[in-house]
Amino acid sequence: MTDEVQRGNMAAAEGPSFWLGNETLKVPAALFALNRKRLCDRLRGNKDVQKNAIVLMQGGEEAQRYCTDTGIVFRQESYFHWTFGVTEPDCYGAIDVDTGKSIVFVPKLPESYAVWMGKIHHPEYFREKYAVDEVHYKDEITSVLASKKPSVLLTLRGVNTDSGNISREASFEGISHRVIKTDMELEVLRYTNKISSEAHKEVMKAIKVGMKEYEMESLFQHYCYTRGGMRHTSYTCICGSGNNSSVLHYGHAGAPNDKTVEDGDLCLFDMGGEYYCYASDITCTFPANGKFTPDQRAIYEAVLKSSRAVMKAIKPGVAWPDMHRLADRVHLEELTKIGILKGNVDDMVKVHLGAIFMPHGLGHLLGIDVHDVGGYPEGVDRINLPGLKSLRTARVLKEGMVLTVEPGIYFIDRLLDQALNDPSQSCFINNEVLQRFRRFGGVRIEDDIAVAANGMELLTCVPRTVEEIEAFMAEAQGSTKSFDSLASQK
Ligand SMILES: [Mn+2]
Repeated sequence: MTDEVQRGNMAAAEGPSFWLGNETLKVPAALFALNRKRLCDRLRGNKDVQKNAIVLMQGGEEAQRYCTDTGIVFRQESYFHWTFGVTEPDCYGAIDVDTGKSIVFVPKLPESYAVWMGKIHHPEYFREKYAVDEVHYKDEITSVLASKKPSVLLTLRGVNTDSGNISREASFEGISHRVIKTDMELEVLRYTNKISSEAHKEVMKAIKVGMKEYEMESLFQHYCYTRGGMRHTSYTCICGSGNNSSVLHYGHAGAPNDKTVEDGDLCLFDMGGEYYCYASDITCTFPANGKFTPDQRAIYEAVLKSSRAVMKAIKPGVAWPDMHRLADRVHLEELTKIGILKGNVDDMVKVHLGAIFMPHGLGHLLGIDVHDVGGYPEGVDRINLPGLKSLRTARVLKEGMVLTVEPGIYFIDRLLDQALNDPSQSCFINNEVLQRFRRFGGVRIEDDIAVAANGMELLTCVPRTVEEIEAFMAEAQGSTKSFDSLASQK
């Protein structure tokens, strides 16, 4: 990141930008110009890429709900967004690798569009809006590209290592630069974190025993959209209360955040808003009634300890799997102090006991996708061991990477029973104490961080210690400063 432009801040960037008015963030089109430049620089440095190459990418397509006449709210395809920042569906984009010149191809819309959808814009409108060099209609792709006489067309094709789905287009190694965020991109991620952090705090203020989990989901989304211009969330909201807080991906259609929040429940709310296709991913865990029980406090503080130990250790050059191992070790030490485990922690590590309590990975890359791409480039292999195999990246950290740090301790019946039936693990478990934690649920503390030159920058800002949470919730209960009352005052 030595480039002058990358160091320039956003205010300095005059010219076209994406902005939703009010207090929302202005994102300059220059962000994408820089991404294209980085892509071309990288490709020009690759000896396998011949002179006079052109990159051709396809944007996301408008989709209907199954076979019905109901449109799905469009969200741009992530690679295309990273490269062009175009919000409309059904576009293509091309970049001349040698000159860096960019072309966007837009659909030629039918007359009926003007009746049903609104104004049909001329290509010049898009050229100015996105600050690209040329805009043509999509049906001219062949002739426009042929006139440039490229030696080769580079397309994008690769397998997403998380979903296993094949993205429809070629893995040219240039695009993997997406794991390093520019200062302009970091600014957007700071914003998504700021708004989403505030939205989490609104939820903590508003929650009352007797409410439904989905009311909290709705309030989060309402805040993110009203205040932050975030039409989408980065993923389906997970609003687990009570034992649901141990269900890692709760909130899906089969369990749609529909339980009533009860007195004594621990709430684990994992929600993140998305702005202009940039994600956030934040989890807050707190007691529904605002006061931790001694057991809830003990488990919460064990997780907070591992979170903070990891954050202290993060810096360029550190291997991410080592951070996962560090969190596991802290959990095992703390669970021993609490009395759930007994024996030597080194021996527990040998039988992978940590993965019983934290079956998921410590965290993942974050950017335009909530589980951002580039976790396993060539030469970085998945570690096939309990817990570690769930990591979405095993990379060595570099400045400019953005990741989640999300340790958790969960009491999942299936895994606990499995451990109790395995003599190599059950010998470390004090089952009498463990019984007290059946149906406890789980704790996850998830923050987003950017790797900095000498450490890290914390992007998320929510109450984190037990004292902060209890004080924040106590104050909220006694005040009228809920989002709804603020909204009605406007
Ligand atoms: Mn996450």
